[in-house]
Amino acid sequence: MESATLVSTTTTTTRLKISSISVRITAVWATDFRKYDTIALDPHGATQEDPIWEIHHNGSEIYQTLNSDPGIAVGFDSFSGVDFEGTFFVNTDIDDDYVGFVFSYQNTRQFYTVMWKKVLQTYWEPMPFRAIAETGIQLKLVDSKTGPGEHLRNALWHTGNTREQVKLLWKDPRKVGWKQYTPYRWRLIHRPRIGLIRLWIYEGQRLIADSGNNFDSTLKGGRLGVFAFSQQMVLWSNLRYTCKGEEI
Ligand SMILES: [Ca+2]
Repeated sequence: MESATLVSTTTTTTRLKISSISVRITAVWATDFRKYDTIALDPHGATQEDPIWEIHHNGSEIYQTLNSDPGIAVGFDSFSGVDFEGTFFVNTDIDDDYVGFVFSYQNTRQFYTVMWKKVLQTYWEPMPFRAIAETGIQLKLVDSKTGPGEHLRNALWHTGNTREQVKLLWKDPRKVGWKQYTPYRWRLIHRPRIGLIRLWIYEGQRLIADSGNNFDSTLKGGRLGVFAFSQQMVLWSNLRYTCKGEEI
């Protein structure tokens, strides 16, 4: 992993296991959003405007303020095995759309995303195809032939598989929406070597979702970031990531 763009280290642990002649180095890094790229996932469509990202508190928080087309803010560091955690908070009682994050981001066509819809809704643009967002938490593989644009936009909205765009890897069977003014904490582990992806989401101390073990080996690692689609006033904070190298 490249460390040049990392600004603050919260903990660092180095352990030598002489008996097995192995070396394990674990570092936990805090995210600095001043070092992020922003990506518009439907840059030409006029359905909604592109997201507007604001950086607060010297890069420790990022805010997306617009009822917008889908978009990502993504860091520069690239990982294979990683633990990734963070908090999001919707700071309005207006609207009911998608908030989430991305991992294993390789380019604008290939990444994994966790996205959470508040309320069931058919997308208002029926072209290029009808898309239905179900209420609840969803884990998706984005492996898009077209890249950003209306096909990927509708495929991201849809809770299901869209050929040559998006594969739904898991959805929370509870089908519960997020609540406004409520901080949610996620923890994700990704182990590309065996294709393992697992997600936990907490409301306060309470575990409210556990994806169980999911396996997908399409993407072998990449960058980390946050995601919004048609939801304004979303605040992400306290993002932490731990590089796991080749460990399980
Ligand atoms: Ca909206």
